[in-house]
Amino acid sequence: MKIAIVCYPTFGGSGVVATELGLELSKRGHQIHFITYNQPVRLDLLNKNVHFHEVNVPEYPLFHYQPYELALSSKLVDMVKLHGIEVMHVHYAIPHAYAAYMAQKMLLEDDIFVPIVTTLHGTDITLVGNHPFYKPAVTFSINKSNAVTTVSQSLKDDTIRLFNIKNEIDVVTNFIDLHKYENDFTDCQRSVMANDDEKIITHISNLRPVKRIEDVISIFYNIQKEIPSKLMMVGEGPEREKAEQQCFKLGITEKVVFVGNSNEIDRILCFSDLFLLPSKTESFGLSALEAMSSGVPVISSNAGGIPEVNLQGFSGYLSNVGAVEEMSKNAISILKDEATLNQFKLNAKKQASKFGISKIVPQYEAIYKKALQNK
Ligand code: GMT
Repeated sequence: MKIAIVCYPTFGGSGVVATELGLELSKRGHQIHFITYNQPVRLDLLNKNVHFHEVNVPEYPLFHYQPYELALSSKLVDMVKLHGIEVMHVHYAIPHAYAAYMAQKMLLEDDIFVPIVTTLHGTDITLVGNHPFYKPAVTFSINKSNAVTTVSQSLKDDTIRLFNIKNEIDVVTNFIDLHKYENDFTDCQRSVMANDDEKIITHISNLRPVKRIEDVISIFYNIQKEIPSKLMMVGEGPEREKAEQQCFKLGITEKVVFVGNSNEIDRILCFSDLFLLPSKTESFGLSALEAMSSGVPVISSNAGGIPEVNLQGFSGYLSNVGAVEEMSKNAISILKDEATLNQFKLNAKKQASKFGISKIVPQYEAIYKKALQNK
């Protein structure tokens, strides 16, 4: 099949899922056309089945806001005609599903039907999409898609609760390429980051308020009082400065490393002992799954779809949002001795293996085929 994948090209989970999906589909012989405003960050492997088409939005002084969705719709129309694209798979409703609908209508003028598959990722439903400014357009785009998927059952429930949905929604969970995260917990150059007697705790996100970065620092503060440890803060975002100040006030600056955005997530996770994800909302928690694939247990909140990923007392522990003391105690209980830690590491890997890419990608292929019959 010839498939257009529209996504955000940044470090966010939706862009990562879209990119990994496209790459896997290309390995299975499909022609994949990524259409977005920059080359996606994880798309470092262009091959004969993978193409990237950049959406340019020319600056024009009349426009206070540059019309990205207009440029995207036009690009989709042009690329469909040029490359014979058969399916448009858009990740994140805003503005991608809306732009795809316009493209579909324009193409129909020329008797070309290309179905839209919309994958909802989380904040496009729970935070931004639900805003009254966007809600009618998001509802419309979801209802006009030829197939709609969510990345967890929890997000499906939220979508149905928050919007007037007339379309069917399939749950196709986030996934992981398990081979990418194979390691034996020894060959990771952990000595670069910490002393032998120190545990490495990691948090990876876009450091936005929804991730409750203050809780991450507070949990680590409690952990390091009991267990020699370091905290790796990976990612960039608006909460970073506040978090650095919090570390300074708590006197733990020396023990916390702010890494910024990284393309070496697998290496960082390889030497991590514990992952923290105390988010306020989380449709799935791809970063937790990535951690677990590397054999890193997860201390998380029980928000949204996280309980579908992290198993209580097995791959880690879950607590109510904001329950910092309980999260700290649970973290210490995992780290307190090597036998317990190693058991949790093995469990985390086992739990992650349920989300192998080879189980998930055929589900998308089946959805594309069904959408094509949906004329
Ligand atoms: O978590 C973020 O802020 C990034 C965001 C995104 O839109 O890229 O992630 C969302 O999509 C991921 C991939 O499907 C999910 O694993 C994340 O849980 C989800 N984030 C939220 O729901 C907050």
